Amino acid sequence: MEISALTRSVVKRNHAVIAPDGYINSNVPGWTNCTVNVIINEQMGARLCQTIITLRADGQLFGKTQASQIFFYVVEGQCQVTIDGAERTLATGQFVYVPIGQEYLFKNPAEGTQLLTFHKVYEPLEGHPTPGVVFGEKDDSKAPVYMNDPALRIQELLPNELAFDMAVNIFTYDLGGHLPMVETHIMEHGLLYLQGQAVYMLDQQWYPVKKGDSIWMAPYCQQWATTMGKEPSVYIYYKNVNRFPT
Ligand code: UGY
Ligand code: MN
Repeated sequence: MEISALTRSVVKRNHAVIAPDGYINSNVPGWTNCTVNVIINEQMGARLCQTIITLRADGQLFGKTQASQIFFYVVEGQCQVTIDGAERTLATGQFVYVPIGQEYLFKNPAEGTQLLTFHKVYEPLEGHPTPGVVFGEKDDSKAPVYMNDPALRIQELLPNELAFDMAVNIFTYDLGGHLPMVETHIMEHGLLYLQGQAVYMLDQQWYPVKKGDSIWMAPYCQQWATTMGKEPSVYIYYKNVNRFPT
């Protein structure tokens, strides 16, 4: 039997590793017949919010974005989305970006559908109209090699335009892949491992991680990662971008 007093999860000043074993559900108004786990939030010092939602067959998410834009990604399963007058089915690997001031409705999910969300307070930029709704999907053929290393690929899911103040990317590390340097940067990250295993270095501490784990990296949290195991490791991550450093 596993010892319930142990976990791989840690929450530190400038980073966190959150494994699913410690999840406690939150009630979110308008999000019904589902479990919501708030993984990253301003309560831990972050400036983004990351949640993982697991929907029952009668689950529904209804709301209108306020100050924060929300990116929804289907980790597993499928569900119908109504937004801006259009109805679509989103399946595993597909996403919708919901800008501020926009109503949304997710309904008729397959039992157990899992959604990942990233929320960020939108910072407008003069001369660049607020983005509209964006649909898209994970597509490895659209993932260029990262920093000349054929073992690393990054797909950018959102348009690389100044109107967007957040990026969401999918980072694939083939066997033998590792970050080419220790990154030290102003941008913040939230991430979810979609596949495989890895070792992540955060602020000079080393963590074994795997599919289902989330990580928060505050600005200037030093970071490095290498894949581990028998299959590529893949994570989806948030990054704040395109605004003046105050
Ligand atoms: O975009 C990034 O900063 C990315 N290379 N960082 C990371 O994956 N930890
Ligand atoms: Mn980084």
